[in-house]
Amino acid sequence: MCSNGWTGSSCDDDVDECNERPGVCEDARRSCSNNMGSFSCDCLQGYEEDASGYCRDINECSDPQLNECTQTCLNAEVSYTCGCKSGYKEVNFTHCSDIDDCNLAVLNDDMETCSKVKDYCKELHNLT
Ligand SMILES: [Ca+2]
Ligand SMILES: [Ca+2]
Repeated sequence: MCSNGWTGSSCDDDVDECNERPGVCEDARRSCSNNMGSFSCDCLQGYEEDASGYCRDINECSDPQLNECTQTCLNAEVSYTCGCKSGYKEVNFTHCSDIDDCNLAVLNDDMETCSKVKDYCKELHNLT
């Protein structure tokens, strides 16, 4: 009889718990990693283990180091999404660009002069 996690005639073969006991982690938010003599169940990417041992969604928006959003950030299960403030349009997942209101004919009708004031997105981008 071998100790837990070992098998074979001389008890030096590792038991692959992940393959032999599907669902051994008992939590869909954990993935099983086999190792010699044992195995581990770690929270999937996007989750972190809290004090009571549960895998919880990471709120990437709560920490600027965890997200790459340049303007607004919205936490989502496993992941997060970025958004743009009003007056900006999305360039890609993380970046926004200023909508140049001066180019919009509708403004030119009732404004004599128009000049771009600030481009927050560009400023933020330059900081990185
Ligand atoms: Ca093992
Ligand atoms: Ca999240």
